[in-house]
Amino acid sequence: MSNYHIKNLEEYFQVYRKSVRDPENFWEEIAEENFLWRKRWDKVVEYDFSKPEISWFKGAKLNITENCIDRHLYTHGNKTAIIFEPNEPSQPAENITYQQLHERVCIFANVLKQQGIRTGDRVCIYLPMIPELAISILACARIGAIHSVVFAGFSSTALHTRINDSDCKMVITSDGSYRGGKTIDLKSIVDEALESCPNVEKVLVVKRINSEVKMKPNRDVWLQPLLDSAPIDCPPVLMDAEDPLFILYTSGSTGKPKGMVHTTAGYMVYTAYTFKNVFQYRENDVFWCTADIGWITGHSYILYGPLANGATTVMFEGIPSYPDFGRFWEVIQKHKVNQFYTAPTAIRALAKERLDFSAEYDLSSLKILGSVGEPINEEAWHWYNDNIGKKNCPIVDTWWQTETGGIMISPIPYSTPTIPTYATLPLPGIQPALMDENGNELKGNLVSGRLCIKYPWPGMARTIWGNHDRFRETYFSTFKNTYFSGDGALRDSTGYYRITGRVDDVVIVSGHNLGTAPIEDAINEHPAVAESAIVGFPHDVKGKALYGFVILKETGEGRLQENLRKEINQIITEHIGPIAKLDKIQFVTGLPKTRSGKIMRRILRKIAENDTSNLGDISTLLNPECVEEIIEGSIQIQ
Ligand code: 6R9
Repeated sequence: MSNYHIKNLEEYFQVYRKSVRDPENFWEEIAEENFLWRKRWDKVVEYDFSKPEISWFKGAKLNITENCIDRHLYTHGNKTAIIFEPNEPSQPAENITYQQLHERVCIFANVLKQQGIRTGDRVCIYLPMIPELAISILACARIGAIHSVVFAGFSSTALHTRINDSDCKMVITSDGSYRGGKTIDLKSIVDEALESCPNVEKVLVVKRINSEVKMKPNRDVWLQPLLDSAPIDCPPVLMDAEDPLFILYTSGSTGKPKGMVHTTAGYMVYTAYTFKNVFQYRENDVFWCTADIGWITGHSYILYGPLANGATTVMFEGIPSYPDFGRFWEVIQKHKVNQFYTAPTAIRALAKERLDFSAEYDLSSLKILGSVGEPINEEAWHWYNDNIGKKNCPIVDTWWQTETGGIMISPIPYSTPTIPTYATLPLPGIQPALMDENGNELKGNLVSGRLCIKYPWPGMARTIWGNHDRFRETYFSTFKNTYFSGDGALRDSTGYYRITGRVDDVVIVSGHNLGTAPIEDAINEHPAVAESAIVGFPHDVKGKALYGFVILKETGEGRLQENLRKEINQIITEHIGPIAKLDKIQFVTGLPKTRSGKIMRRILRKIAENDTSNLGDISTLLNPECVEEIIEGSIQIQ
């Protein structure tokens, strides 16, 4: 029996039990079976959650690109590694074979070296979904530079905060990007950001939209001429198992974004293993994950997981609504996609459109459908199952996080059952626990609590860049000796898990994690704003949308308030990006506060959800009188 590829329910239970009984042996067998190690590990796992210190495959030497590319050359050199599907359907797709990927990554890595990048340096990548994004990531990994990809929808402020936080020496960007029928001027966003980034020495610029851009002498360089003259040979740098591979920022409930650090060997083993099992990947399958590589889903399941398995992975530059709402289905037909992995927000948006958009295309290549990013509601699940999967494709509702590196709780197709709205069962090696508010583990079934993980897994983040204390505080201090995810979950009578959503001040809007604190900080910079509080409320496409309660320094009337609403959203766009704009803004004269001065978001959340029948005990508030006023005002906003 191979641990690596689970094929039925009995095998799942067998493998799962083994993974809990003897985790070291379990992960060791997986690591032995599949990868190219230049030196074997001395110890499979060492951990102490109180510090926290976690290491996997300590002592091993490897290069992840050798595992994701070189290793496949002998047997699969001419196989397509990446199918690049451009924004414009009339433009040809580009098939990049493993051989070509190898060449392009090596050349790019040589350019990085020529431009002064050394092992351990941080490189910020701010690119649209074009092949250079994948190639530059892998080029960094080839030479042991740490990549920090920033989603190219983020604003210049968000970008400079991230560049400075991890002290990046270089930024890789493009003149611009296509987004449906529009173009976005990425280079000028970078220019603006770099006004506040004194340590960036070089900017490599990819030509994508052929727009006029300003190039700053001695700093900005066009990429293509550098690639044209760089040598093709670039031996991989051997890295320690625990050397950082990348930093990826995720919003926290407070303060600045957290640069989650993932290391080399554990991340590789975990993404490869979960990719193979959750998507039941078979030789010659075509896999498509619609996420942007700027998010963890793209890192793990467009790039590293599929490439480590020698798979063919689709990289899509466009959006689901351009040129019309049939675009996803057209791409599936065109490339005969076998596994399709997307987000509930996309499913809901597409489900609102005419059915013939999906009915027009041949979707018979599909074998497995996936969902990620937020809880999938029952209606969306059924629409996906009926119209896209034709009731013939298991849906894997995959729960995981930037911090976990890879999928944690999910059905395994053909082995474990799929149930609408349930992520179902933990993958082998994952030991979930539900905790009550006092830190006691809730044993048995039919319980709900805070979702924790009791034992380390190879893909978990090791620290927050530059702030290990915050890492401990956020994830390992709420409950002793366990990782706390920040999510709530229930375990039903048969032991299946259903994720109920965040229990902290993070709101998931269209699958994007948004900490409310940074948005409030941005709004509070408006000269007319005294204070603000933001909560999420249900939205039929985005899952959750944002509702802002804002106290003005002086109350403005009618038109003035309308202008203020626009300006507030403008500030948010500048500081964070358009994804964080508020759907509703209510001006109030007070916010409900505890006696220690904390805003009682629980009450605001209920008001935003239009569920004011049971606000709980408000008598302990410092200012209970403001609640009535807020409820009244909210009626006009709803
Ligand atoms: C991979 C990713 C993490 C948060 C996570 C949770 C929510 C993700 C989910 C889900 C319910 C699922 N989430 N998958 N909630 N069911 N299948 O999305 O990472 O961007 O860090 O978000 O997303 O709340 O804590 P990230």
